Amino acid sequence: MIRHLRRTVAPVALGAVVVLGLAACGGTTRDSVEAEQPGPAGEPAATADPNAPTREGLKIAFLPKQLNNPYSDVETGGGEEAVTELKGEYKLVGPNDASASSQVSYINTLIQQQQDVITIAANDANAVCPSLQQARDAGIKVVSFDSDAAPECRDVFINQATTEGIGQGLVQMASTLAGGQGEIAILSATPNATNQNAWIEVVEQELQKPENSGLQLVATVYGNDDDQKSFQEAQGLLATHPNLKVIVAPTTVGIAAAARYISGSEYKGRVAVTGLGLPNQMREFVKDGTVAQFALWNPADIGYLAGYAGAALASGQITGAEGETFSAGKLGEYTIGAGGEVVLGPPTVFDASNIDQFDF
Ligand code: RAM
Repeated sequence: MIRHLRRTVAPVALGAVVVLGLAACGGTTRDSVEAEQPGPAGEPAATADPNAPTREGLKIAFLPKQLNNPYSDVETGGGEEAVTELKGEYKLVGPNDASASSQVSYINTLIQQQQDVITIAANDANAVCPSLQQARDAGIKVVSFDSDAAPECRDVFINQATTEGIGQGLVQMASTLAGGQGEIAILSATPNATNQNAWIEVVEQELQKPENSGLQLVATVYGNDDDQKSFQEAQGLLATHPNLKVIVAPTTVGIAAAARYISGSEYKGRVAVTGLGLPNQMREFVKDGTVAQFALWNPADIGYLAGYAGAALASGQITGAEGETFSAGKLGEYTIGAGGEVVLGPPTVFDASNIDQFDF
């Protein structure tokens, strides 16, 4: 569930909360941590040595969904900070669009360059899988972040928050803004994005619950994380569904474009916009009354955590098995959960009362 998080909550404390939460549900023991996990191509991987020194000079590459997305810039900025702290070599590459296969050629180049770690926000869980598998066969550690690759093709996944928590939070905000009654629509990113689809699935499940029976999801459309297309899709939603009460955009590109459209249209004050947005992009729409509330985590922390997870893998401190722990600099200690997933922490809800406290 999305909850209000004060900016004053120290990042270390947030990390500690996550560790406690995962340890409590996982029930993992030391023995299972040390059990051999299958490695690339089914070979047994080395056992984790939590006391192994962190290697210096590691080549850690970041491959976000697309380069011309302000969210990705913040995310990879956090990655660069981590790699600098770790005395590694940072590299940033990526496509200009978030289409399904746009990342494959970049992965192949990173393999040729013998990177130690590839971190990736996957545009399509399966399209990148064969190349990532080749990378792992070549001894490269693979960390997915933000949007997961198929689990068999990566070592760990850095999830920004729990998938359930994000989906439930989106419905909660939509319900509040709609007063519990009326039509809502989703404006998503690309149709193949792992993260978007996982959140939409939870939204659909939540809408089946009796407490949400007053809400009708009338459409799900895709702006492809392209500003212009997202703007047009928002426009199209209102043309087709004039009684729409809320646009829910779980993408920073989509929510900013939808807010821009609504704020300059006859629908301002009648149609609410919510979802996941960057405070710096959304500030003007909160101030002009178009957006009452939306949520996000700090994207820089995801990149930072991905960098530290990559270094821990490449240093042999972790293998990606549930229950293993690693240290992520200023964010504190993290524990790997089920399915190799590491959860950053609960998102923050932004509104007029707190938006000026954030700068990303
Ligand atoms: C967009 C991307 C990204 C998502 C954020 C919330 O920038 O789709 O993957 O996590 O929005």
